[in-house]
Amino acid sequence: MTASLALDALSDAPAEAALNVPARHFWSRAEVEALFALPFADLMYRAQQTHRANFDANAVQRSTLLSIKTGGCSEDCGYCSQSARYTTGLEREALLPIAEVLAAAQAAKDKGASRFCMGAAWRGPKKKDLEPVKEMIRAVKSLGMETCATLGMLQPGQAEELKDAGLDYYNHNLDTSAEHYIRVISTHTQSDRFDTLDKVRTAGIKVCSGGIVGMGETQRGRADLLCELANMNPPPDSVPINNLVPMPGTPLADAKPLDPFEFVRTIACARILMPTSFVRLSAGRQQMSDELQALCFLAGANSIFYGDKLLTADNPEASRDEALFERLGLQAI
Ligand code: SAM
Ligand code: DTB
Ligand code: SF4
Repeated sequence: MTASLALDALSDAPAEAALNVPARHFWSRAEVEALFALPFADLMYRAQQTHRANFDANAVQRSTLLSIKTGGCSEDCGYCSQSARYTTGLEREALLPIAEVLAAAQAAKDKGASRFCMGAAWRGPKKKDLEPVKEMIRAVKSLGMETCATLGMLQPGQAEELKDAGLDYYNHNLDTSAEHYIRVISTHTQSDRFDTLDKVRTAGIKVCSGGIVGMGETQRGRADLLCELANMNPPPDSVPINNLVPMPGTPLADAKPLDPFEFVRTIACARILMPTSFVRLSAGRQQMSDELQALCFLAGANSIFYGDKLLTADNPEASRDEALFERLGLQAI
């Protein structure tokens, strides 16, 4: 199918809306590739239309991240500073004490974050790990913040336990297309990731799932990743789009950086494909200009990681973000 034919086919999609049926469209790779191929201004215009039909275009959600268990991970994800298989200079640390996590959450709340996301460098939580993490979730929840955790693959019953502790969101990224996945990670499969996402959804926890771009994938690879995310039924509630932060010592340390406009295109396509999901402009902001970030917001990004650290990598200082929000007239939600 040519690009324009693929896009013409989309014009039938709103018919369902007229019947008051929640609009759900199965996205083919050809349709998504056709979106990527649009002239930049046309793609941005469509993304803006979709964004404004579903959200306040001047409102941006802010989540703060904390690495509650850093380094020493058994997995071999080619982008990650925390894999025990690479010499990245990162010290392996034990699980943080609950008081330290609570203090970080309070500080994040004081700076204006609405959600606190706890990340662990695990393949998945062991039985003994889950109790302290549940205590952390209860403690953060008691501050009146939304809670999110990213702990790796879950075993049967663990999602229900996390839900009972008050977990609102679970982050588990597809990371890259199925085809590219096997070039980047060998210790688990993308289908393992889908299994965990199913468990999370079934337990009634909101799903946060996205990926990383700039890992040597093709544009078709980025289209495939977005197709896989958008065709989940339902699509993720929150979709983090990470720009690879090249970590010294990892196999992807010298990956060729993505053209910044291609990053903006990826955000715009995510917005169009997942109209009611929050699209998070995630890792890589520290390396972006304010102008590039503004383009990402125009493309429909409406969430960020807020605070001067991601998990191990730097993120812009809260004061830089405050100034950017002020200059762009953005409101935090
Ligand atoms: N171990 C758990 C897992 O893999 O799901 C949770 C922590 S893991 C570090 C969370 C996510 O961080 C990964 O899925 C990946 O999308 C992102 N990430 C890790 N290293 C990154 C990097 N160097 N640049 C961009 N994103 C990265
Ligand atoms: C997500 O998609 N990005 C965040 C969060 N979910 C856990 C993590 C980004 C990690 C960036 C590299 C680092 O800090 O080590
Ligand atoms: Fe481990 Fe997660 Fe890093 Fe992969 S991305 S090495 S699973 S911490």
